[in-house]
Amino acid sequence: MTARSYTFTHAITRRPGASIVKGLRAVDTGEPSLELFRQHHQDYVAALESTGAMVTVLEPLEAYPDSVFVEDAALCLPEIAIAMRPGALSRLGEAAEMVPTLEQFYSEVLHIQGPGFVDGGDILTTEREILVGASSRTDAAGIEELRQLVAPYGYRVREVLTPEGVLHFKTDCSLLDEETILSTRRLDTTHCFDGYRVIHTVEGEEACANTIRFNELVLMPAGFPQTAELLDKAGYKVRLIGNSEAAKLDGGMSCLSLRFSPPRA
Ligand code: CIR
Repeated sequence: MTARSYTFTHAITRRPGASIVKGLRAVDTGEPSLELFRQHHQDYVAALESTGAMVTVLEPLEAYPDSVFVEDAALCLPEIAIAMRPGALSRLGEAAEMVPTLEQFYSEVLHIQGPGFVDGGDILTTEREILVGASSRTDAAGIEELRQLVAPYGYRVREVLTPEGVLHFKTDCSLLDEETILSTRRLDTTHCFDGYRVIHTVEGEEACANTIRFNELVLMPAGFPQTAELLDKAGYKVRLIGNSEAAKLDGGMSCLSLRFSPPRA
């Protein structure tokens, strides 16, 4: 078995900027503090770096209040990178902003041209397939275009559903290893993970389903002690990262980075 779905040499992140206060959110729970967000972001980058990965930290893009959530702008696979087509109008331009950085690592950068939309947050790449959740940001046309772009490289795209009222597919799940997914019960009841081993978030802690396995670590948002303990007991090396400010904008651990092992490294 390989582990290229969670073993990475590189990551790309972007520092939060002052415009995060204008970031999109489903429910307004208060303005994010830039100072605290910056601190959390530094902790996040340090955790990625502690695994030996090289982390590119881009400067804030004030014109795009949600651009700290770099995951939505691209999909990075071992052979190619693909610039996405984010489904929120205010975020559409973020994909083009990411392309020059992707080109530093990949000789081939493909693009979702449209008319469909795909947000990276709806894509879960496992060892055997690429699951893409249809959501308010990702539509059937976007998923079909992605399917055609990755097929020549041997990837299988499987369209799945994002639960009603949930922003992204990965808001409710994460990859833990080759065969294991952390998922909320509400997502797992759609049977999208049949054939995988599934660990459920503890009831009341659904908001920590968005974690990331990054090399030997599982980065988890702080504040969900029962699920953290469950993962610890299951043998994962859990690292807790403050996420209160990103959470005010419906963002979590996966949203804050693009994780990859580029062919040119
Ligand atoms: C948005 O609504 O687009 C941002 N406020 C949050 C994006 C979170 N990204 C992700 O889950 N991949």
